[in-house]
Amino acid sequence: MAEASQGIGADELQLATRNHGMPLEALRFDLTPAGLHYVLVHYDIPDAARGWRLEVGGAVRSPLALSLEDLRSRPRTTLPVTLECAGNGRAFLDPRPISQPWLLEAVGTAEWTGTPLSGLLEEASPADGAVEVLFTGADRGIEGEEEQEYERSLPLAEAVRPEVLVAYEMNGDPLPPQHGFPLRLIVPGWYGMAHVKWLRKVTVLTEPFAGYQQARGYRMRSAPDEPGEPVTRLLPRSLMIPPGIPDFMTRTRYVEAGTVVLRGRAWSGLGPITRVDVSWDGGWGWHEAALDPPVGPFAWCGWRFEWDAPRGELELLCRASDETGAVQPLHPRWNLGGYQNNAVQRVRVVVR
Ligand SMILES: Nc1nc2c(c(=O)[nH]1)N[C@H]1C(S)=C(S)[C@@H](COP(=O)(O)O)O[C@H]1N2
Ligand SMILES: [Mo]
Repeated sequence: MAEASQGIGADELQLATRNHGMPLEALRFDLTPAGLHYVLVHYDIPDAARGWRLEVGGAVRSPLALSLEDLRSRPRTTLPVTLECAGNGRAFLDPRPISQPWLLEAVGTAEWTGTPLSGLLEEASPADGAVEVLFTGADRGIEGEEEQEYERSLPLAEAVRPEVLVAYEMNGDPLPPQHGFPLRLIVPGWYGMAHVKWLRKVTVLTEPFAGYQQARGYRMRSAPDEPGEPVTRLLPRSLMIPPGIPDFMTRTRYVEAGTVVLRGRAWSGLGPITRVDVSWDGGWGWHEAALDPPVGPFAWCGWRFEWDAPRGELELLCRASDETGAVQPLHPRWNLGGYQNNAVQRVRVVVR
C-alpha cells in the first residue's frame, strides 16, 4: 500500500478527508448504513433552502415545477442500488492522476426510494428531436477553469428506463445532506457521477450536452487532446472483507493457519455476476467462491470461500466475472482521469 501514497500532496489530502470511503469491513452489510456509505462531493454541500422545487423543462410540451410534496405523492419505488465512484482504484495508478485519491473503498449499497423519472418525463412530454436529458445540481464550483453547477446528462433512452429514480430517501430516511438532500438522481448500473445530487433541474435537450462533466470529465483518455470514450456502466469488481486483524499502520492482515472463511461482495453494471475466484499465488491458481443471490437486480451479491490458509506471508486476490464475459484484470489500465480501474484487489496477509 505504500507505493499508492507516495508523494501525496495537501490538495489530494484535503479531498481525501472531505470524501470518505466505506471501510471494507462494512462489506458485511447487505445495505450499507448511511454513515458508512462512501461520499464524493466535487464542490460544497449546498444549503437546501426551504421551498425546493424540481423543474422539468427544456424541449418539452408541458414544463413542470414540482414541490417535494408533489414528488412524494407520485408513484413510489424502493430499490437497493450499488453505487461506485468511477475513480475507485485511482490511487493504484502510476503515475497517479491528481484527483480524489481513492484506494478501493469508493462503494456502497443503499436502498433508495423515490419516484421513477420516466413518469415525470412522460408528463412533461419531450418534444420531437429530444436526444438527451440534463440533470443539474444546486452545487457550484470551478473545475478545469470553468465555473459550473454540477451537471451531467443521459441519453433519452437511458433516462426513461424504469429503474431511474428521483430519490428522496436513503435506507428509509430522508437523504442525508452529503448524499443529496432533498433530491437526487439514481441511475442503477452506472458509475457514481451519473447520480446527480441536490437535483433541482431536469432539462430535455435536442443536442448532446457538452458541459465539463460530460465532455472533459469522465472520459477514457490517454492524452488531454483526445475526445475519449465516455464512462458509463460499472465494470465488474469484487472486494473481500480483509480477514483476521490488521496491523495499525500498514493494514497488513494477521490470521491463524487453518480454515479461514473469506467473505466479500461483487457487482457489475453490465450484467449479473457469474463467478468470483480467489487466488493466493499471485493469480496463477484460481479457486471458485460460492455466490449468494444479489441483494437486488442493481445491487451487489455476497460471496464466500473457505480457505485452508498455509503458513507464510502472501497476497490474497479476488476476481469477479459477469454474464457478458467481462473479467477483472490482474493489473490496472492507466488513463488520464484515473477512471474504471477495476484491477483485482490484493490483500497482504501473514498466516501464523
Ligand atoms: N450535484 C452533485 N452530484 C454528484 C456529485 C457532485 O459533486 N455534485 N458527485 C458525483 C460523484 S462523482 C459520485 S461518485 C456520486 C457519489 O454519491 P454519494 O456521495 O452519495 O456516494 O455522486 C455524484 N453526484
Ligand atoms: Mo465519482
